[in-house]
Amino acid sequence: MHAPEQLLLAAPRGYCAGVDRAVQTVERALELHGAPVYVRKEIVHNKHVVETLRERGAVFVDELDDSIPEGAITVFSAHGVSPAVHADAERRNLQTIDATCPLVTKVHREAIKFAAEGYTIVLIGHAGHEEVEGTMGEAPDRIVLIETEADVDTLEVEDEHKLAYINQTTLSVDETRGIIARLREKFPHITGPRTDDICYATTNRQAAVRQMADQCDLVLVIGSKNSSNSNRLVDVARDLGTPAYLIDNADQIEEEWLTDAKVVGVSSGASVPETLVNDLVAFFRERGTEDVREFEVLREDVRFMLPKQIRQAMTAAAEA
Ligand code: 0O3
Ligand code: SF4
Repeated sequence: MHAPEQLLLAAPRGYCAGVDRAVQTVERALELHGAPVYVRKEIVHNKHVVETLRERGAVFVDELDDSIPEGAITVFSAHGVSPAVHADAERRNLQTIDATCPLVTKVHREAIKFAAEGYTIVLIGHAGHEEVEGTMGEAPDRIVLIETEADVDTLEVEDEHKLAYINQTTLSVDETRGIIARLREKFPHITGPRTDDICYATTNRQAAVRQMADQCDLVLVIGSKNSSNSNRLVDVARDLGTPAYLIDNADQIEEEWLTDAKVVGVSSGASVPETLVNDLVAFFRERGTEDVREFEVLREDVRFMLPKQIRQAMTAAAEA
């Protein structure tokens, strides 16, 4: 069995402030209101997190349907929801708690503002992703989705003087920069947010992997298959020519990846708890790797307040 000589742990990695807030929202809701707590979609795109919360009494549903009893506590996931989902919840008298990340809400606000001013909005993002569905729902008639630079070339708009762009928060920094440059080239009057909408956590995790990857023979990114930001970390390493794989845990490592790997870099997506990194480190230590180092490129200090329904319920519980 081959053991790498050295493990590098990219920092920052793992939970961002929006994920921490969303997961805590479900945990607190379970403590304050008891099980079951309904959650629309996966609260964050991580198998382990979802499974752990399910064991504690969270019930994950794909849509708000009749399986949710009237009046039930229902949490919206970190990726955001469209106004139609809010309206549906209201019709069903659900007690909703919105765990949408404030940085996703910021993109929704941009969409609302541009739409109100009569702009056509180009949304850069991945088709079918929940965040994209939520954002598009703010102005379905005004938003057109593009995914690549090639999509810019075929894009036709009615009035290029009334054109704006926004983007999904978890995209590749480099790719998005390229798409925006292409948009500006083709539509010189296009407007957008002051900076792009890629969030601090996405940017920082990619920056750390970018710096770490050329010192590694292999990069392992912990994250689930449907996690956009985790997949982008794999892309960053591969673009630099370093083999990289996305894994939920050590069971998914294939022996042949390790054959010539002296230095293995590890990172984890924004929806990945640190326990999973610790488990992976323990796996390599058991095989004989002794040299385990942090590879820190910067520190983060971002925190978000819990949703107001949770804060109010916590205050009420403390006073009771
Ligand atoms: O958006 P993504 O697939 O990366 O979602 P994750 O893995 O749950 O990570 C949190 C990101 C998020 C809630 C939207 O920005
Ligand atoms: Fe918010 Fe960024 Fe985390 Fe998404 S990745 S939940 S936008 S902080």
